[in-house]
Amino acid sequence: MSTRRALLERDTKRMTSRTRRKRRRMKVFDKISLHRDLGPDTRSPACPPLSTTSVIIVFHNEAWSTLLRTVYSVMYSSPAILLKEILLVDDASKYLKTPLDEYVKQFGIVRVLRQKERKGLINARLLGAGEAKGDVLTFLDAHCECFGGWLEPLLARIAANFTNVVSPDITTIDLNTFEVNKPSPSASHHNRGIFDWSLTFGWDGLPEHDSKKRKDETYPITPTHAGGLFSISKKYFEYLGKYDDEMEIWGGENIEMSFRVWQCGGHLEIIPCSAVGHVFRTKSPHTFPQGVSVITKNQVRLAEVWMDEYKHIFYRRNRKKEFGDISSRLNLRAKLQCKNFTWFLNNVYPEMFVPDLTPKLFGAIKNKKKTSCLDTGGTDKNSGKNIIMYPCHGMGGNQVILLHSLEIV
Ligand code: LR7
Ligand code: MN
Repeated sequence: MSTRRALLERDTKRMTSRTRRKRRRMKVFDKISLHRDLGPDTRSPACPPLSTTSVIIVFHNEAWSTLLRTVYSVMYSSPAILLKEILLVDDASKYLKTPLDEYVKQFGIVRVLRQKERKGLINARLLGAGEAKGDVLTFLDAHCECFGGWLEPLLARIAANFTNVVSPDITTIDLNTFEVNKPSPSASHHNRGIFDWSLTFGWDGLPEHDSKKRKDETYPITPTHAGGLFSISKKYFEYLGKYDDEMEIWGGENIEMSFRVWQCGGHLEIIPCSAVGHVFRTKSPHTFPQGVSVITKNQVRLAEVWMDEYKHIFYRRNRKKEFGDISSRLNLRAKLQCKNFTWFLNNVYPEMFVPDLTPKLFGAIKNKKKTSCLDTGGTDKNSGKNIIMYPCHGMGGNQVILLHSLEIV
């Protein structure tokens, strides 16, 4: 054996015995599995664990890129441990079929569900909720983008109390440029959701008492939610009666859920630490197969179930429509022993202007020729609304004037 070879063998022997010794002396941290399980959560009850969520995105004929940007945004801004799945529910779109199914396969956690026929966003959400495996349902419109850290504050409020139904602060994604408006760092700019007596959703600044409270309390309550972007415990969603499945296409379900949550013991909140962008459209892009009167039908159903005698204020402004059978919703209200609408107005939205429930007279005030009517739809730079004369339309709305008293003051 050559000296060279002998030396090589000796070195190899030394090496292996050294490796063996090294392994025996291996540091404890190297011996532990790279993905060990820490077992059950044993933190203080003051730190409740966050539940997993299914993000449910319903869509009808949305743009491919906008829809997928919503999906990517959810995936990139949500911790994997909390994001159970993303369910895309197609409300009978004309396109977005096989190519979408094929595209989302790569993600594993995205599933496409389909309604056979166009029923609207309410039934599409019900389909998604029925299939969801997460403990919390998080609904988003199909044209949203989430800011970092949007999800945890929503889930934390539900972990603190499962009857909290929570929405993010919603910022605007410009319809024309798709520029995203950043959330305002100043707390005083936050809005809450309200409604008017035509049962239309709107935004309003926080009232004085709430703004003060917000200095140390960051969880303002809101009388209503916009309806498209919110999280709710799946069990609580089911307990509260999900949605009214007789509501069709679009509209009304946001106000209905808002009244129901409050009147049946829950809390509706907008969480300023959570921000999501949404493309606000100036006019509805949707077709309404049975006409836009389905919106009124949805509103009448909610007025009949939740608003008691206050529904007449709505009917003075909006003509009542055929609204179908509401017995199962009335049974739900009775079963859950929900509070009445007076309670809601007094406790949740005391700032709401409530017109006289029994006015002396009401109707249109016309000029002599009966062509022009007093109309409250005028806008004024300073006061917002203004009374004007406008061609009589006979539809109620802004031309309903109430006479409260016959006394002359
Ligand atoms: O027939 C339809 N089927 C659907 O699947 C009509 C709509 N959709 C889908 C649609 O593709 C979208 O993803 O449903 C979602 C909501 O429809 P939009 O985006 O046309 O509604 P919107 O943003 O104009 O209106 C708000 O009010 C609606 C009343 O029914 C819903 O509650 C929307 O979710 C809600 N959007 C928001 O809350 C986002 C914030 C905007 C505000 C205010
Ligand atoms: Mn929308």
